[in-house]
Amino acid sequence: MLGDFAAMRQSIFDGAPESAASLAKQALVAGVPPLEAIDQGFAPGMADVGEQYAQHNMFLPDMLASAEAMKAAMSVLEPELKRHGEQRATAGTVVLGTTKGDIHEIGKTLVGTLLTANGFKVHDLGVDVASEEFAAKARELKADIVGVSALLTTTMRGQKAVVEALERAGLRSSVKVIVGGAPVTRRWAEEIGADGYAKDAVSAVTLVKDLLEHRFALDSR
Ligand code: B12
Repeated sequence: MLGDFAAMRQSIFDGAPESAASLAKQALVAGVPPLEAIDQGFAPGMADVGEQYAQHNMFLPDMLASAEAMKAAMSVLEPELKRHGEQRATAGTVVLGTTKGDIHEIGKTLVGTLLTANGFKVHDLGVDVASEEFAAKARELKADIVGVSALLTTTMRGQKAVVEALERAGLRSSVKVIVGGAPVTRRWAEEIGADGYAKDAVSAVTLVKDLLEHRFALDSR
């Protein structure tokens, strides 16, 4: 069936990687845009899992199985998403990672994939990344943007630590910091002195474009 979003959602909820990967392949063959398969099929499955976990109807092993299923689907869809960006000139360099103590990687990786698809050069530091590591990589690559993901209320503070590490490294004026992750809000971003917040990967791309356009406009005055 063309874009069986309900089955995609269910495959994540069930923690079934084979079925998730095969539904992702079928979607591509049927001409479903990969982002649509993620947004309408697979990602809502992750949200269901989060809700059930919060209500104690699902437990950590279930959440882990669902994450594996999500990764299986993403490994089919990501190359398709990225392909568009590779032919383009680099629109800017982004250093990306998840804060210290936090191992949630799916959302951060999706943000990186969509930025790559839009012509940005993305260096993904992975998960559980120390604030100094963000600063060191930003210096090394002369990054335009540093993106920091946090999925836990306890690791959100790590985003503030990255802003501070960039300040200490004397890089704060040349690098824009963006933050995101389920518990993160625009208000939190303002509070910690970040330059921007985006609620999902699509708006992260718009945010990065806006921040860089604004900067180049100021630079050329
Ligand atoms: C999958 C999952 C896991 C997996 C992660 C596997 C992996 N490889 O990533 C595992 C099982 C390991 C896990 C572990 C834990 N988890 Co967990 N997990 C989730 C779950 C169900 C889904 C997260 C996800 O992948 N979502 C799908 C992606 C696509 O969405 P996303 O991450 O939100 O990302 C999007 C946006 O937020 C945004 N974004 C994300 N990052 C960034 C960065 C930037 C710069 C920008 C601009 C935007 C942006 O764009 C993304 C794409 O659209 C959430 C529930 C939820 N609703 O979030 C709980 C959840 C985050 N986990 C939770 C908890 C409690 C834990 C544990 C502490 C459980 C435990 N007792 O051990 C551990 C912590 C481990 C650790 N130290 O990090 C809680 C957090 C509660 C809180 N407020 O602090 C949640 C909310 C579940 C719940 N309802 O209770 N988890």
